[in-house]
Amino acid sequence: MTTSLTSLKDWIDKSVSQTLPENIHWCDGSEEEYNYLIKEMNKSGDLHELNQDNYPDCYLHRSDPSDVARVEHLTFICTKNEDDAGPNNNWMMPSKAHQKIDRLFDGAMRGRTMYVVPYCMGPIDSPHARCGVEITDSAYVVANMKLMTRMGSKALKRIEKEGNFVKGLHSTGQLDPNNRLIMHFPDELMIKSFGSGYGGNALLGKKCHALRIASWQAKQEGWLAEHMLIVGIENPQGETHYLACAFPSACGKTNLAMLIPPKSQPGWKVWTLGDDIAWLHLDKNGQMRAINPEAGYFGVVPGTNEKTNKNAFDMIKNKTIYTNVGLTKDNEPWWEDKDIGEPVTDWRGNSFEAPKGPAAHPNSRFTVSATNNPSYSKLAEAPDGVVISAIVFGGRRKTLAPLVYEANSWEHGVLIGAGVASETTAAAAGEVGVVRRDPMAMKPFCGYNFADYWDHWLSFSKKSNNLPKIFHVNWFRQNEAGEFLWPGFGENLRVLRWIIDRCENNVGTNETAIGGLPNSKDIDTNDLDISPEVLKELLSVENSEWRDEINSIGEYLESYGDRLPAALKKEFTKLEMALS
Ligand code: OXD
Ligand code: MN
Repeated sequence: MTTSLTSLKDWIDKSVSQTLPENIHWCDGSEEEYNYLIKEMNKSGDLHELNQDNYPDCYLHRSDPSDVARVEHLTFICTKNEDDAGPNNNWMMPSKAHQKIDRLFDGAMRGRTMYVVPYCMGPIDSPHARCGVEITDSAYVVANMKLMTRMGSKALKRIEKEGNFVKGLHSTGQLDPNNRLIMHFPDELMIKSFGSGYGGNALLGKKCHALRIASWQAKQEGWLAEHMLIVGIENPQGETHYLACAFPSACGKTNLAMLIPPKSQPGWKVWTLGDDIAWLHLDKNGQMRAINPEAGYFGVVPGTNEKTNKNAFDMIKNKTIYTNVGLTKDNEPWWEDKDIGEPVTDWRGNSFEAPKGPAAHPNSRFTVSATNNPSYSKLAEAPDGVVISAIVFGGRRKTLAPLVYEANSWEHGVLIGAGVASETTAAAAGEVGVVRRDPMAMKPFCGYNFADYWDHWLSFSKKSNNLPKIFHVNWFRQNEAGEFLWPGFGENLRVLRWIIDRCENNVGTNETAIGGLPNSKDIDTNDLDISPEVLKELLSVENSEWRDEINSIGEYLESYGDRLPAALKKEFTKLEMALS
């Protein structure tokens, strides 16, 4: 196979001369191709076949133990001007970055197959979708890209018609952490990733393209690329509201997107459109619409069980690639809180008799096509996406942030998003459980200066007066004994119902210095084991604690200097005054 598009052909030729692969395989995205790759990886040991009676078409991949998470400290945005990347990114001059990483690519595919992977992020016929081509020497990456994106001949056809695409060059190299780099060149629509086979570093359609490069493209073109799930909530009358929710990695986006309403909420249904990324644009009526650029899920496995996320639990019983989970004696995958079976082998492949740490890596993952999801929305393939009623920000905070509150305006909502903080998780290499600012849950993913990004967010209120309402939620409040105050999971529907009630103007708010909180009576606690005191605590704002928080947000915003938008400063001053 080859291509009629000269720019693509030239880039492939150049990459071949540089990396010197033994073979070139153009991916067509067919089932035959997927099955062939799986078979080859089973032979080579890249995959381990799981119990096919109970887990048909399921396989386990074990990463190199040094390569189990995104590496933010090795991820760079390479713009000519350092300020364009901003204090939120590691920066390198493009010429230097190319030089540094090209040295690693020289001859890197010797004796290996180069796969050329054309893919489309978004429904193939959507005007809002964008395409890319990933060149990789990892069959595991190709199989994941097949499950996660619209990959193969159809994408190539679109690329040839449009003529432009994001170029992604990837090699696992020797998986040496000292020779690992993830570089983004927004001006060239190019990504170069070397030395890692891990999802977010290697599946270039996902974080690298659909967030870092796309956020920058979106700024030029007037839309938004966000780290958000998209979920449809259908009421008993059959009306559906769509919400887009931004939570940091491993804070429950997949669980919320696939929520099963508890028995106490009869007639409610939940539909998944996406669990990680939303591309948002304004339609001609000024309504904000969302598409999910992805076609599958790369979800965190530990904690998934019949109670926390039955849809996901069922979804990953067939045609799933597991990465870094343990094994039972029956050759079934095992992870912490699976609640069934016992591990005999840990994620490294070692015996679990004398356990050293968990059986599954805390960031172990499943890769699965969205079509496996029992709650997959019919509208997930709609070329124009769905109208978003509410944008919801959130983080993992033990204290301070109430269960839910509403912004007074779009600008106030942007400030709430900019001030999001969350405890770090195992999704990225580094310390876990440290509170850090993670504006709009985009700290690791915004491909340009956050100050310019907030300015871009603020610009939407000049373009439309029909924008979604903005909220903030926190499912993770704890008492002094370290117990969660709110039951979470399916019960979160009660909070989403309040959000929808607010969008429909069905209920009022308790106005506080930080925004509108629910009146206790408006949160349905029917059938819930929660005392009025605990609910009161969840729905309270402690001004003195918030004064400390606002000081810390202020210091953070100041680190963006003169580039910080005046409208954001104004919102900040208003909040400061409300709290004084
Ligand atoms: C992810 C992440 O993999 O956010 O989605 O780390
Ligand atoms: Mn994510």
